[in-house]
Amino acid sequence: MFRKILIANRGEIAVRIIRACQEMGIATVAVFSDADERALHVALADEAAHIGPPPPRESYLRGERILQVAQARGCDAIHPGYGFLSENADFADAVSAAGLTFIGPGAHAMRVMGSKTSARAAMQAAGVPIVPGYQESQSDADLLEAAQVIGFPLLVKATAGGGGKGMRIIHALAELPHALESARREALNAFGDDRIYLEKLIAHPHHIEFQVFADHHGNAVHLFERECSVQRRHQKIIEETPSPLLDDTLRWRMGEAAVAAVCAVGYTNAGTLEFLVDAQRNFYFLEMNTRLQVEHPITEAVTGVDLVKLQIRVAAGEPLPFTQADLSQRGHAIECRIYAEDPANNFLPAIGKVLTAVEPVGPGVRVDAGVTIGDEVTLHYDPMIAKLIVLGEHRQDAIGKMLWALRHYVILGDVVTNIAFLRQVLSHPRFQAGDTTTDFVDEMVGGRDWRLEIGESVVASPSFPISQSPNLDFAVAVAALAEIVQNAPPSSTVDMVADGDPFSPWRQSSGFRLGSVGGGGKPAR
Ligand code: MV4
Repeated sequence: MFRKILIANRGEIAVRIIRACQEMGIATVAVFSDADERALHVALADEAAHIGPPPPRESYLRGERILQVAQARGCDAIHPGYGFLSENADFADAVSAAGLTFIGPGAHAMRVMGSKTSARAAMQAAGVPIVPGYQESQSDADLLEAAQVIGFPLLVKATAGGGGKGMRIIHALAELPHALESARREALNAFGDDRIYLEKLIAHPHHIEFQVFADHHGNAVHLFERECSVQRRHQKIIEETPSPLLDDTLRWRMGEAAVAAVCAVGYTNAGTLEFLVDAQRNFYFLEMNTRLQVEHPITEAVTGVDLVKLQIRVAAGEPLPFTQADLSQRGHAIECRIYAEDPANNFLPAIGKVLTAVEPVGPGVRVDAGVTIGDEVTLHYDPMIAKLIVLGEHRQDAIGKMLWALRHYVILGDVVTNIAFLRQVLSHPRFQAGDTTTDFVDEMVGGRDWRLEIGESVVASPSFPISQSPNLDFAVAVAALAEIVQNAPPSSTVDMVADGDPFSPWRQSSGFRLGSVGGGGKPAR
């Protein structure tokens, strides 16, 4: 087993990986930019190395420099986390060439999957269903002819793409020439590669992904699906497993396809097969993510497998400790991503200092946070503050648990969070019914089918007058801030009510947490 691992990442995922290493008795080296000198991942690691200024290009994306640090500190392996260098095949090659282990797939599989068209070709050869499309030529004449065969609406996509960049929707042939030109320009700008291909548009799809794992001894399994349709602008907001859409038959068929895909490209370590599932429950391979995903904890929750430890063990050459038949889904898990963004202001990042945070704790509740009290959420990196994960007995139980946890998650400071918005999504009839296609959040937001309570989206600070806020969570939260941060009794004018929850500790007039706060239990709203 490895003795020392460098974690080439920051934030919650760096913290998550350090935790796994600590549990395994492996020493850790963190890397940090100027913006992260006092970050949680730096404090938790055994060692830390400064790698440059805040912009990722000058720090977390500097593969050579990070590799030098790993060698200088005597590391045997590098874990890239997600984002940054995690899907960079050249970096994986450089790590191996230096005699260290890249904790992730081999560079060959990363390259095949990195090109969306070579991935499609590999999947087609493996018998995995792909969306009908055309990728055989870059000439406008050929593409126009192919478009008429595919039919409309269709999508122009970037070969080097992912995340929707360079994607154009075409409703009629006349739109195609202009769309080809603008898609090529955008793709060249974003990826340095202007190649494009065509795909039939799958309308109102579910986005369902399968977690896969393969070792270096020829064993490959899937660890079931994650329903990721609740997203906005290609940013996932809520993920859950099992997917309300799948039955055992479809789950089995998609799982078989996912494992076939893994075997076809000689994949090793953790990966994710993304599928679109249409209204008729046809499924199509979309792309493969050759890394650990943000939403991996929900899979951990229902399967009982620690995916990060398994990544480390498999990278060290150990065989998978289970077969497909040993794996099952137990219960229902949901993840909410807590972002420093303001739903009332077009979801723009609302960054700044976190003055205090009170995380929900209880049976089946997990918080993966990369930010702690006193930390700053900056514009240099993703504005995700934390991931809140719950495991319930079944879907309704998990929803109830998540709503409870969101009501008891207090984040105060300059940041505005999407916590109140997440509660509204979870309470929405379509989410409650499991009817979440990729258009759901846009339709909910665009149709004003939601409402933010006044006070929930304002900048929370100790100076904001509590008496002017009709929002009770907010008032209670500021009261908590007053007590915890200022260590002084808050205003007795605060009504100690907690969002209608009669068993909330916020409600108690003495004892737990807010013992010194007076006031009675006036009924909520
Ligand atoms: C599609 C599609 C419908 N039909 N392809 C968006 C990002 C990129 N990874 C692929 N994407 C899509 N490809 C066909 N043929 C719809 C999307 C899509 C989407 C996919 C997954 C999750 C969220 C999405 C949001 C909008 C569009």
